[in-house]
Order: sequence, then C-alpha cells, then structure tokens
Amino acid sequence: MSARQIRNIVILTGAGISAESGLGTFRDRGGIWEKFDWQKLATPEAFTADPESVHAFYNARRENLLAAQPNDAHRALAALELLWQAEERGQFLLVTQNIDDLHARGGSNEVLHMHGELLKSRCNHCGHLFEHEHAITPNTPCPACGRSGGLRPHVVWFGEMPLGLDTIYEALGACDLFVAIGTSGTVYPAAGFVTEAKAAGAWTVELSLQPGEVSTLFDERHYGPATKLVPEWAE
Ligand code: BJW
Repeated sequence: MSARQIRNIVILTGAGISAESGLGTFRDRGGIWEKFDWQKLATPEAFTADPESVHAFYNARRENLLAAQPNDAHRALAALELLWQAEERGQFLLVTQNIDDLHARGGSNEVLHMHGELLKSRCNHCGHLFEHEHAITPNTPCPACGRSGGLRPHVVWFGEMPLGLDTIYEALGACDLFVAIGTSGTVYPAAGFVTEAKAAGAWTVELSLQPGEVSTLFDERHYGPATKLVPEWAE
C-alpha cells in the first residue's frame, strides 16, 4: 500500500478473513449455508418458529469461536490501525460483517460489528444486552429481568437492519481508500459500500480468495489467502 495521499480508510471484512482461523465461510463449497438452511436459522421468522434450533446453531458456532485464534490477517489490520492512530494520519474505520471476536483478539481497538456479535445476547423482554460464553436455550433466564423465553443472539438476520450504518456511511463519504477483504459481495447493504466509496472519490481494493459478486467495481483486485494478502498489502 502506498500511504502517501491516503488519510481516511474504511476496511470491510467478511468471513474469508477468519477462514484460516478455522471458522467456516457461508457461500464457499462446504460453507455454512451449504450445510444449514439460512431460511430456518437466520431470519426473525425462523427464530419465532423454532428458537431451540436457532439457539443450538449459534451455541455450536460460539463453541467453535472460543476454540479459534486470530490469524496474521487480523493482526496486520490491528498493526495498521495502531500506525494510523500513532501518526494521526486520519480516520481508520474497521467494519466487519463477521460476528466473531477475532479482530479484537488480534489487537484491533475499534471494530464496528455491523452484523452483531456471537458472544452477546439480548433480551426481547427488557432490552438488556450482555456478553456470555455459555450456551443459551429458550429456557435460559435473562440475567437482568429474570424472565425466560426472551433471549436471542445479538446478530443481524436477513430482513433486519444492520448496525452502525450512520457511522459507516459517514466514513465512506469521507474516505480516500476502501478495502474489502474476504467477502463475496453477496449481502446488502455491505455489498454496496464499494459504490458509496467510489462516489466519494476513494481508491477501492478487493483482497479475497476469488472474485466476488461486485469485483468489477473495484479499482484494484488481488486474490489469494488473507493471511498472505493482507500482511503484504498493509506493509
Ligand atoms: C477467503 C478465504 C481466505 C474464503 N482468504 N478470502 C438489496 C439491497 C439491500 C438489501 C437487500 C437487497 N437485496 C436483498 C436484500 C436483503 C438482504 C440481502 O442482502 N440478501 C442477499 C442474499 C441478496 N439483506 C438483509 O436482509 C440485510 N438487511 C437489510 O438489508 O436491511 C434493510 C436495509 C436496506 C437498505 C439499506 C440498509 C438496510 C441484513 C443482512 C444480514 C446478514 N446476516 C448474515 C448472518 C449473520 C449472523 C450469522 O453469522 O449467523 O451475515 S448472512 C451471512 O452473510 C453473514 C455474513 O456477514 C454475510 C456476508 O457473508 P460474507 O462475509 O461475504 O461470507 P461469504 O461466505 O459469502 O464469502 C466469503 C468470501 O471469502 C468468499 O468470496 C471467498 O472467496 C473468500 N475467502 N476463504 C481470503 N482464506
């Protein structure tokens, strides 16, 4: 990366950045949506119809996450954030579609989790949001109000509004560089961020294993494993 004219950066990560940490992607061969039906697990309607199965799906993924470790791609982005802040170069916004906590464990200080966080749940009765590592069932009482039947994973399902969009669009409107890492560009609104960044005059870069759905919109594209591409690019 040539950092000379770059002040404000927005980085968008997807499941591909955590693939080499052992967490499955969604749409690759053998991915999560090949093994599981998203319509039965990742919509508010699915949760209402069968909360037991939805909790079981997220309990299993939480267990996988607790056994996983951040990789060199997560660490390279943390180092870049540190550099940007130490040298006061401009704004650095790391937005992830991932619900894992590997960016934070890799050293990133600020991460915007637009699709929520697997290690958090919230109560539909009282709104309480809390962190936990243990499994949840429909009978688990809320630690704040004590009522059962209201806890749900703090994740964004299809048809729900992603988190932090005001902050994201503001940063996209002022960025000089937009980098998308390990995302297939299938899911909106994240897939549309490249268009927003380009409209703001930013240089746009795709780093992924293979071209995604919106690849042709990027100014620069590099394909390979994130643990190789991201540290090389961030140098
Ligand atoms: C590697 C690698 C390695 C592998 N190294 N790379 C048009 C406009 C707006 C909305 C819609 C629209 N059309 C339809 C919609 C609705 C819908 C949507 O987008 N559907 C599409 C399927 C068409 N969107 C929504 O419902 C969203 N909400 C919404 O739109 O609200 C209204 C609104 C409107 C307008 C503006 C603002 C708001 C919500 C979407 C919620 C997505 N939820 C999930 C589940 C989260 C919880 C969980 O994890 O269970 O989020 S679905 C899943 O997909 C997850 C991911 O974050 C998301 C994106 O997946 P990602 O990260 O791209 O993974 P993959 O597997 O697709 O790709 C991995 C990539 O990595 C691949 O390209 C590989 O090549 C690469 N890779 N190994 C580097 N080692």
